[in-house]
Amino acid sequence: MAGVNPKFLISKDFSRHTKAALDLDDDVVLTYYIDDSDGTQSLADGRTITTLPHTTEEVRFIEGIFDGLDTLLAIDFERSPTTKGSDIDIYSVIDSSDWEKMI
Ligand SMILES: [Ca+2]
Ligand SMILES: [Ca+2]
Repeated sequence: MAGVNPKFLISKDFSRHTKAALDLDDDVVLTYYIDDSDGTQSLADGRTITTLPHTTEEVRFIEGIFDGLDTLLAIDFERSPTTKGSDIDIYSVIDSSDWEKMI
C-alpha cells in the first residue's frame, strides 16, 4: 500500500465516482460464446483456425469462471448460443493460420 494516500481512499468525491461507475455497470451484460465446432473456420479478423469441440469438463470450467466473475462484478455474464452478437468468443484452437509467423 506504499504510496497510496488514505485520504484519497475515503474522499467523498472518490466514493461518489466509484458509485457512479458501479451504477453504470449494473446495466452491462457481456455475452460469451463457447465454440463447439470440429474443423476449420474463418474469424472476423481474417485468420483461419482449426478447432475441436470443448469437452463437457471444459465447458463447465469456462461457465464456472464466468459465474464466479458475475457474482464478483456488477457486470453480468450470459452464455450466448451463437457467435453472432457475443462479446467474447471462446475456441478450442489446435491450429491457426498465423501461428507460423510466431515461430
Ligand atoms: Ca454480476
Ligand atoms: Ca462474437
